[in-house]
Order: sequence, then C-alpha cells, then structure tokens
Amino acid sequence: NVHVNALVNAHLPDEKTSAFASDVVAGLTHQPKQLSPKYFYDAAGSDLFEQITRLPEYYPTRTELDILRDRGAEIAAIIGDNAALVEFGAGATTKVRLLLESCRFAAYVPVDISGDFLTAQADDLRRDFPELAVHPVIADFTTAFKLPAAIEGQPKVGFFPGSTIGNFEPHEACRFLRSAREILGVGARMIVGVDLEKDERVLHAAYNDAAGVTARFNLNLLLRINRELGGNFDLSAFVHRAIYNREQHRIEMHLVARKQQSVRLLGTTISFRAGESIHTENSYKYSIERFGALARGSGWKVQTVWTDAAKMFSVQALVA
Ligand code: AVJ
Repeated sequence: NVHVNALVNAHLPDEKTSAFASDVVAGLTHQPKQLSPKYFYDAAGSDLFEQITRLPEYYPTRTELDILRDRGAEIAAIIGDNAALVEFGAGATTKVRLLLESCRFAAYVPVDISGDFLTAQADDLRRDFPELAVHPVIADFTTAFKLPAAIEGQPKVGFFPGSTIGNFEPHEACRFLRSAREILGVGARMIVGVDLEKDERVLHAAYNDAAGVTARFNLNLLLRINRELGGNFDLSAFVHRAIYNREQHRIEMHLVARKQQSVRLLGTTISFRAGESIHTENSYKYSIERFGALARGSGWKVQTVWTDAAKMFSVQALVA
C-alpha cells in the first residue's frame, strides 16, 4: 500500500486518487478480477452514462421518469407538505425536479461525495425553486452522516432513484436501507427506484446496445486507469460483455481479454489469460416480492409500489 501510494502521488497527489489506486490494485490482483462500478463516473464516463439513458434499448431512466411524472399527485398525497427531501447521491437533477414540482417540500438536501457537482446543482435549483431551502451535504451516502440542523423537526423523505440500489449486493442494499432509516429517523419515508425482473432479451438488449455506447462506458474504466494511474491497458485487447445471471437475478458486466497479455500499472504487472474477465458491475433486478422482503429486513415497510403498464420498472414508497 505504501508502495502504491508513493507511485500514485507521482501522478496526482490526492486522497481520492490513492483510494482509486488501492482499489484497482486490490481488484486486479483478486481472483476473479473485479473493479467497482463506482469508478465508471469520471467526466467521460458520466457523459457516456447520459448517452446510455437516451438509448432506445435502455428503458430504466425513461420509464422511471414517466412513473414520477404520472404519479406525481399520488406521491404528493403520501408525502404531505413541508417535508425535507434527502437525496442519496446527486446526479442529474431531472428526477428530483419532478418531485419538487409535484410536492411542496420545505427543504432539499442532496448528499454526495463530489462537492463541486453538488454546489453547481444546488445553485441551479435555488434559482428555479426560490422558496426551497437547499442544504447540500458533502458525504459518502453509504456511511452514516449528519443531516443539517436547519431541517430539524421537519418530516424526512429519502430519495434514491435510478435503481442505483441494484449496484449493491443484496446484503449491502439491506445495510444501506437500514442506515438510511437511522439517518432519516422515526416516521421517515423513502422513495426508491427499483428495476424489475423481466424477459431476459429485454435486459440483454439494454446492456448490449446496438450503438455500442455501453461497451464504450465499460471500456472507459480502463482508459481512466491508464490516465489517472499510469496504466498501459490496450483497449482494443478487451471486449465488453453483459450477461444476465438468472440464479442471482442480476446483469453482470465484464471486460474480457481477447488474448493473453500483461498490463503494467503502479509498479505491478497484471497478467491476463485469453478469455479472462474483469467483473466491472452487477445490476440486480428485483421482483416486487423480493424487494418487499429486503425492505422489511432493513426496518422499512413498502407502502406503495408504482410501476409502468409493462411492469418494467418500479418506484416504491417505504415507511419507517
Ligand atoms: C446507474 C447502476 C442504475 O445498472 O442500469 C447502465 C448503470 N450500467 N448501463 C444500471 C449502467 C450499464 C445503471 N445504474
């Protein structure tokens, strides 16, 4: 680790880079090789993800937006007026804007590790919702963090859209929901976007789009390692693969070595066999029943489930 940090600091002397460096070295020396999907989202990766959300095959974003739009009045009825909305992770503001338009929130608390992004996003929302008190919190939302004192006494509503919960292992999802309940406190509610199990061909197409954007998104992780950690991955020597693992109810994304090769990074040599994979992402899909059990196991109760007509995606209201 000392060795790893010393070498990283020669490139970019900051704390986030060394966490990235030690995770990458640990993941690529692990059997089977793996990398965390949280590292997809550098500037290029975030831009590629935006492109994914507009692909014809990628149904989740568009379907969730439709549900939030169509069910706005019902969501507002459950939430009531003057609650504080706490968003776990802060990406594009498109989804939260729909909630802010349909419900009368007193405050909005976006929680994210990326401070720059949070500030820009908060400024935009203050301009468009002048009555709304916006209190960004810079924190890792998967760990315990303190809510701002300004929202004390206001009813709390958590928001975790996008089926980001699908990136967690089920036991991690359970731990996250339990921690969210502790942070939000008694009587809290939570609005969660959960992708549903469906025809495998639909899932396969959503993660193997014809335009190859998901492949570029996956391969961008190697580009990021080359740039930020001084790696020498040959991108043309790896191929994107996304498969549905039926037993585990999840899409798995992999980067598969086309041939035997070795890669140097941070003073370490990583060898690949032909056909060897780096497992880069899991995207769990839930049945309504299995998500209900997960929620119960973490101290919540599912109050309402909204889906689209084809039951592709769900938005679920939980009550603590
Ligand atoms: C942002 C984690 C919900 O799992 O569908 C999209 C990420 N990966 N295409 C998902 C993703 C490949 C996405 N989540």
